[in-house]
Formats: sequence, structure tokens, C-alpha cells
Amino acid sequence: MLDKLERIKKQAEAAITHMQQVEEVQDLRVKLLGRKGELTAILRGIKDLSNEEKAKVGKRSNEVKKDIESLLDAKLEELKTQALDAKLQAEKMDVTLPGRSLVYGAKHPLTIVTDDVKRIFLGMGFTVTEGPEIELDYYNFEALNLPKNHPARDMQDSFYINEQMLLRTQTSPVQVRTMEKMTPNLPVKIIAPGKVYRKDDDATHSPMFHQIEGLMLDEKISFADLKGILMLFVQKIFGEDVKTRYRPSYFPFTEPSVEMDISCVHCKGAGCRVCKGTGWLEILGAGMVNPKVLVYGGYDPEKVTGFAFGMGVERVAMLRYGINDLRLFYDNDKRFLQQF
Ligand code: 2U9
Repeated sequence: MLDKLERIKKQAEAAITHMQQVEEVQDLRVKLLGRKGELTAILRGIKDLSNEEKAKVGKRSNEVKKDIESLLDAKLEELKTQALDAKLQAEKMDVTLPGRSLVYGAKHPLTIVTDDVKRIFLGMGFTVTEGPEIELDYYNFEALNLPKNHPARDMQDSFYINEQMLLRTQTSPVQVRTMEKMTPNLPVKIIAPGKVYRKDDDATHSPMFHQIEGLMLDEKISFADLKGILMLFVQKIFGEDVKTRYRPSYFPFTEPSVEMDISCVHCKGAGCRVCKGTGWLEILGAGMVNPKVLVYGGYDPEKVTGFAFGMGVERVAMLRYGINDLRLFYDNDKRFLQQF
């Protein structure tokens, strides 16, 4: 038994010295000290020996076991260190290199314009309201004085989901819903920004675009209030020196209705490519809320008057930044977006 122990020890020492791989160390540990290992077998056999031999073999086998274990541990440590050194050498890491800088995101131009418009109207006491993009035909058309058979309701222009539901073509339904909730409280001073959908697709029309509409209701609101608020708005967003003019127009939800132009922000009214030589840019539509729409919203048109307006965010952004193709807003081309 003792001879066998010495032989195992010698062989193990020789084997460990030549080991190159972590796996070899682990395999030998199992071969000698595992459940079916050679040393384990000897330790198990001790109980069958005579008392005298028991003491000798027991002592020696524990010594051998300890020696082999510490040799295996030392080898394992050595090989692991070697492997790490080799890995670091292979990676050729230069810890003196500067770190990679972060790429920051930025606001999309349509978000910049929307945020500016919101901030200006919030400053004038308006509240920002939102509503569903999938709307009932009732809120999108009927309550805005666009009765059945009105040409604007044409299936060819709107994305209908079923008989009663469609993707909203304007953000006005948000304002009708707000009127319903607020009636008979006054004043109503809200703006409704958001996505709208129409079957259009070219350089100046997209099937999805963004609108901001506004509504102000109270007793004795007049066209002068409309002019005052909208004048302040365009001066804040385009500059103090911007001039305005109104042209008569028609919308079913307002009466009378107007289109508002501003003096061209690029040539200051002299005439250029952006304003097509006229010196003026069409910026928004507006008007006094049609009494029929007030009734749909739950207000008494004998007591309450108000004005409303609407603008396309893409159009405002195109005029502000001199962009000539609407599709640039949706391409997500970093070369375009980085300029804002
Ligand atoms: C209610 C009553 C009236 C909103 C208005 C316009 C005029 C208008 C267009 C501008 C360009 C839409 O994006 S665009 O194509 N809008 O000209 N919108 S008045 O009138 C309302 C809204 C809600 C309850």
C-alpha cells in the first residue's frame, strides 16, 4: 500500500510539472481524488487493514493527498495567470487611448416647432389638449358642421376604418370633445397638437402630417381677439417685425373664415423664391366659431362666441427653415436632422 502511495505521488508530481492546460489539472484531480479516484480508493481501503498498518498508511495517505492537492492548486493558479497574460497580450489593449465620445440625440424640427407653439400659447393662458387619432365620424365631421354627403367626407380623401370610424383628418375633434367636457364653463382656451391623416402623397402633402389647432370661447369674444392673439403668436414665433394680412376664406366650422398670411420671413416682403415673388406666406386658417358648432359642443351661441384657428406644423417648419420637400421630415436622414 505504502509503495503504491509513493508511486502515485511520484507519477502525479511528474505529470503536474508538464501540464499546459487547466483541463489537464482538473482531469488529474478527478482521476486521483474524485469519487472513483486512485487515492480515494486507498483511503477507503484503510479500514480493512490491521491496526498497525492503519496508522502508517493512514498518516502517509493523508500527507500524499495534501501534497498532491497543493501541487494541483498551485498549477491551476499558474495556468490561469498565464492564460490571462496571453489574452491581454493578444488584445494589445492601449489603456492610454481616449474613451469613445457619446453621440447625443437632438429634437426633430417638427418637435422644435410644436414645442415653440405650445410654449407661446401656454404663455397666453391656453391649455394643451390631446385626443384619439382613431375618431368617430361624429366628432371628426358631423359636430364640425360637415354633414353627410359633404365633399370633404369623401372616402377617397379619408382613411375610414369602418362606417363610423376613421383616422382623424384634423385635430378639431379634440376640441369638440373638450367643449363637451367643459360646458358650460368659460373661458375655453385650448390648443390641440397632433397627427392627422389624409389620402395625399407628394412633395408638399403626406398621408400623415401634424396640425396644431386652437380654440378660444368666452362671452363677447370678437374678431379683434382673434387678430390680437394670432398677431402676438406669429411675432413670437417668426420675429417682432413680421407683418400680417387676412384674406376671406371658407371653412364649414367657422363663419366668417379667413386665411392669414405673414410677410415673407426670408426676403422681409421684397419677393423671393420661398414666397414665389409675392412677399407673403400663407401660414394659417382661422375664423369665428360657427354657431352650429357651438351648439354641438354644448354652448349657447346667444351667450358665447369664440374663434378658432388651425395650422400645419410641417408647413410652419418648412417656412421657418427654408425646407422645400416635406418628405425630408420623415426620412430620418441624419445629415438632414443634424442641422437643427
Ligand atoms: C372647433 C371649431 C373650429 C379650426 C380651424 C382652420 C381654420 C384651418 C387648416 C390649416 C392648414 C388645416 O393643416 S391644415 O391643412 N386649418 O385653416 N382650422 S379654423 O377650427 C375649429 C376647430 C375646432 C370646435
